[in-house]
Amino acid sequence: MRFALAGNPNSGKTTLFNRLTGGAARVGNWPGVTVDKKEGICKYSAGAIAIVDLPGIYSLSPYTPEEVVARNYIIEENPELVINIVDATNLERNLYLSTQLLETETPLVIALNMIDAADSEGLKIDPQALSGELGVPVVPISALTGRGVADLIETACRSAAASRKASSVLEHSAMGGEFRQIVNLLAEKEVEHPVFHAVKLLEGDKLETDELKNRSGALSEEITRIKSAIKLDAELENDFAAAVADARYKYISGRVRRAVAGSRTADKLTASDKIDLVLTNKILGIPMFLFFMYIVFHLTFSNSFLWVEGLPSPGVWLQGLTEDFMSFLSAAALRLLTEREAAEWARGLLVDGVLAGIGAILSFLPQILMLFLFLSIMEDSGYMARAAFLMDKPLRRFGLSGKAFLPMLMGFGCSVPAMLGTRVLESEKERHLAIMLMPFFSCGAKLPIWAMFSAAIFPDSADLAVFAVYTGGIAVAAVTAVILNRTVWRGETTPFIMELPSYRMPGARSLLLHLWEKLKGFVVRASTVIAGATVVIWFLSNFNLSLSMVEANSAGSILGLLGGAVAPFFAPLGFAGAEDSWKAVVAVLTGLIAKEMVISTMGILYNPGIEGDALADENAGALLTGKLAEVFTPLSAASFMMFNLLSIPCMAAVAAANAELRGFKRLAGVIFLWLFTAWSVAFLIFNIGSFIGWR
Ligand code: BGO
Repeated sequence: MRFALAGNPNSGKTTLFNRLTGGAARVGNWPGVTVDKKEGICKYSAGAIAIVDLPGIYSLSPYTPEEVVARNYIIEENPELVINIVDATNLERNLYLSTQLLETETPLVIALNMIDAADSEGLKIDPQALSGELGVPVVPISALTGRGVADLIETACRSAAASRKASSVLEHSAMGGEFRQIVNLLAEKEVEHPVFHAVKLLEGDKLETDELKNRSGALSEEITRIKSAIKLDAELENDFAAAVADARYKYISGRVRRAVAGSRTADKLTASDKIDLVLTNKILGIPMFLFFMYIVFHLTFSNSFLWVEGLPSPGVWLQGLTEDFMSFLSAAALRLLTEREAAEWARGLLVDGVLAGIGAILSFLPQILMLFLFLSIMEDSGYMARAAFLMDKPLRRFGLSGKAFLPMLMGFGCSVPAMLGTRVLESEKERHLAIMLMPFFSCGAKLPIWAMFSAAIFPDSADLAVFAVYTGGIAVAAVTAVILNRTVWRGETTPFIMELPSYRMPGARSLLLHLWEKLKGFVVRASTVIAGATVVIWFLSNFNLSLSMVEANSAGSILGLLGGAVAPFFAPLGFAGAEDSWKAVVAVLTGLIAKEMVISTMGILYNPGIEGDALADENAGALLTGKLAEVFTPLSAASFMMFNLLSIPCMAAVAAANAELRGFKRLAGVIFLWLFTAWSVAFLIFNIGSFIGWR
């Protein structure tokens, strides 16, 4: 059996899905966490049930891509049953979708979720009475605590075995007679779900009317004739969609009133409301958000914790420990290989190639995890939803709504899911713009670059340097958005509606889950793509075109030749003019494949050929830091960092952009824009900086 979960965004579908399937899908307090359907198995005493979690929707009239996914699944793939999850604390609004699900013939059960929250708000809902009013079973549950979930599955299995007659609010409305005529016409033609389609045709749903016109011109004309006989009241004029919505709300408010007693204390401020008076303050809200972000960077990257000279922040301290551990591993491997008299190439490959390459990025893992821990705390407490609300007004100036801030926030983690997250945006213009701007929001894979460069080049203000990269990326995104909006991507910005959840203490389980996902992703990438690439890079930097071994990392190696050939393109950016600078160029190029490769490539190419005694005194990370301080000036480092921030994020992101943009021309345009912006911004930084005498 297949059961589909359908409901409004934030009604708790993902929480219920995870509880039923034992899954760990991401639960979030904003719309768009589920943009595509997910499937899992619920093990039940009588067998296994496939559970399909549909994206959150407000209606079955498809306006957004999520609504299309959900509608098509229910209407075309006919699951055995739909579990309609409704938020008990927002019953009237949630039942709007239920009235549409009732119009299909698919068996339906209503899961009255968040009953715990409704109880504590003083709402008393009688499930039996509600079930009597709606004509389908209603089961009170708390997906969060598990209360009532077993009962829900039992009821669902029983209901799936029985058939259900569709019903519509229109039967009780002034246009009930005409509506019946349309239903009968469709039923005569053996259309599946005739009640559902009849309502959609009355509403004037474009998808439905076009489809009907293609199928039967005569039937389409007949329905238009019936519609013209309907007399809508003066206020609604000819707006059938508004008339249907009106009928739905009238029906809901009448029925809900009969099933609900008690009411929330409307005029009393809750604790969340009081916190919001401060944190979402019109003037101070955004400065406070920036201040919190700065504190997060200070805790993670500063070499002078709490501004005390020489005291490392927790992030830097942990990074140092990991770096020492990686050096210890390299030294042990080298000692072992020397004792066993391993061939020189084998020692080079393992120690100077794989261990130097992976070690260079692995040492930043604690800082990556720390940054994501802080971001997860901000998200899980409910604060990030406020940040989206605060950002709505400024983003609107740049042709985006606050809704676009949510996928952009995801972009600070990884551009790939963030690009999928842009599906929550209603207009195609906003979706394409958000995808285009995504790389400018620094993802986790770029963190080792900022951490390494800020430690090597800006040791006294490492936290500020990383903060500047993040805010610099946002500033470039804003300017690019303004330019694109006034030129290629003109159009309206859609309104932003979002519920702000109450603040709550972040749960340890959810935080650990976030960190575990990050850690797993990082380790998997380090041990597959990056380990493989380090072998290739070591080979290309130790062999020449006739495949004989040359001096390690010399200009005569294959990579040396390649980097030298491409260097003129980067020369105006300031980091590809000097001797040895082909190494920085090669690091930039490998970074186009995966951003972790920038530092792992540098780890290999700037490796002086570690010998046992060199390692005894200094670790590999410190050697690379010292080398970068010699090769880069603060100005060329800033240019190098900006190019890496703004250019193609990685090949996985290119594939995601391709899937979302659907068209080679658009993809090529976006890739060109990324490279063009990266080159131009790095060029401006280096040349303006040189002009004003910054070095
Ligand atoms: C946050 N009871 C209560 N009290 N809350 C519930 C219940 C329930 O039965 N079920 C779900 N929630 P999703 P969609 C959150 O994430 O499953 C909460 O969109 C927060 N997160 O925990 O994602 C659930 O899949 C920070 O709340 O819904 C989640 O349908 C502050 O409802 C929210 C406050 O659940 C949406 C809440 C970072």
